[in-house]
Amino acid sequence: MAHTDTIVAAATPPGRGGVGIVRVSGPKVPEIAAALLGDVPIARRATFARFLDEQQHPIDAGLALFFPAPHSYTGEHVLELHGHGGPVVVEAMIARVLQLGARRALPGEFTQRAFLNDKLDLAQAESIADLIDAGSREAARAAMRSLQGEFSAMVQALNEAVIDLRTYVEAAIDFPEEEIDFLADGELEERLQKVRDQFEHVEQSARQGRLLREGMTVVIAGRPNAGKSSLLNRLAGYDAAIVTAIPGTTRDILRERIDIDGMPLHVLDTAGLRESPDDIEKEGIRRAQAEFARADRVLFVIDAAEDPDGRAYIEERKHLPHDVPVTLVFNKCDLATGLPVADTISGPPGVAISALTGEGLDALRAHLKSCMGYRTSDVGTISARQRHLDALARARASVEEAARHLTERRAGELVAEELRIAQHALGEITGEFTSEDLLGRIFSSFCIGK
Ligand SMILES: Nc1nc2c(ncn2[C@@H]2O[C@H](COP(=O)(O)OP(=O)(O)OP(=O)(O)O)[C@@H](O)[C@H]2O)c(=O)[nH]1
Ligand SMILES: [Mg+2]
Repeated sequence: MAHTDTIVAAATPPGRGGVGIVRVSGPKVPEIAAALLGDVPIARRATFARFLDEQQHPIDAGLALFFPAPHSYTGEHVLELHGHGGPVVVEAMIARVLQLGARRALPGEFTQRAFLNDKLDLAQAESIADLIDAGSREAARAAMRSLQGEFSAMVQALNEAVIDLRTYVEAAIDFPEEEIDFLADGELEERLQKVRDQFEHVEQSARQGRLLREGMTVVIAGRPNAGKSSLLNRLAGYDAAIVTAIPGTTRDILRERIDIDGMPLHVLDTAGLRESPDDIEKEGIRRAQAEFARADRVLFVIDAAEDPDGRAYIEERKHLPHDVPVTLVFNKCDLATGLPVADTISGPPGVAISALTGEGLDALRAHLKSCMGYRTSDVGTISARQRHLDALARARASVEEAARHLTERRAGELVAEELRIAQHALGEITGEFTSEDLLGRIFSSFCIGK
């Protein structure tokens, strides 16, 4: 894809600093370099130069770096000018480059050009923004892994498996006399099943990656007076919610954004679950239930003093969405004699705390961190976004649909069509198929100069 215009932006953040870098990309770079520096610097060699204005007076002096196309970040000619990091100097440099025929870059435009010139795929481009925005070492490491193409390779492998299947089915369609046998021979079903298993693995990694990047949404649930609002206040570090000894205090949903060692966490406090004749409370419980379905995890708070066996959870379990993981939080352990009998309930992990004294809060935070993919050993979390999860879910749904067409109707055409749709959805992740609209949305969230 050819770009005719040359773009310029400060690559260093606004404000004062030791060094200020101005980056220029596009076909006019050699001519701009000649006018600005007196000469085009030797390729990829740091060259000391004066940066000259129209009257040949130096605006600043520093290092110039020239990366001829296609061996540059954008794949175009790139010039980097490393001058002094003052806002006035940097702006004067940009003004001079504008005068020489460039225009100001839009947010993410350098990376967008890198994508359009096949320097990286879309998932990798996104991981650059994720790396810059990373709020923790884990998030940064995960972004780096995606940038190096780990996530793209996983998606690519999945895509190849889908393409193989599609080729197989289409070959069957081309020989109508044999089609039915072909589709019925079991081989195809087996291969479809393998692809479905492969989806499971990629989706698992992507889900984890999204949690690390976008944060985990945890919803606090439990009976009235279990100490849900007290827990929210503890996690938030201030009195966000009203706490009283009256059961049914909280009705509206309360939302707090919390940071645990740089990992974002969205915590929601909800109305206590019980049969209530009160219309306001009923509405609160209805809203709570809607939030459970959207949660990444439910923290089910149990009053360990009154309910050491966790009966509340056993009773409420059927009303919780079955695909959202639960952690049992045994609260009020300052009142409970001994530790709660967490083992009576098989399944969800349990943590004992006192929202009143703060006991056990560190253990709860550590637990939440590990749920988000924070690991001391550095194993394979990649960086992913909701967009990727949506595309994976669509692709998987099409593969399921293909499997159904195969087993129920032996309908080769329909199987092939569903596989085509799956392939398209997977291609959206790496940017093989994208709309202008989507690209605009992705790159506009980048900072200017990247
Ligand atoms: N001793 C003790 N009391 C607690 C603890 N946590 C909460 N409480 C008390 O329990 C009562 C209820 O606390 P809340 O945090 O309002 O409980 P809730 O689950 O939000 O209740 P609703 O909003 O009514 O559903 C208050 O009197 C709190 O002070 C705890 O760890 N230990
Ligand atoms: Mg409350």
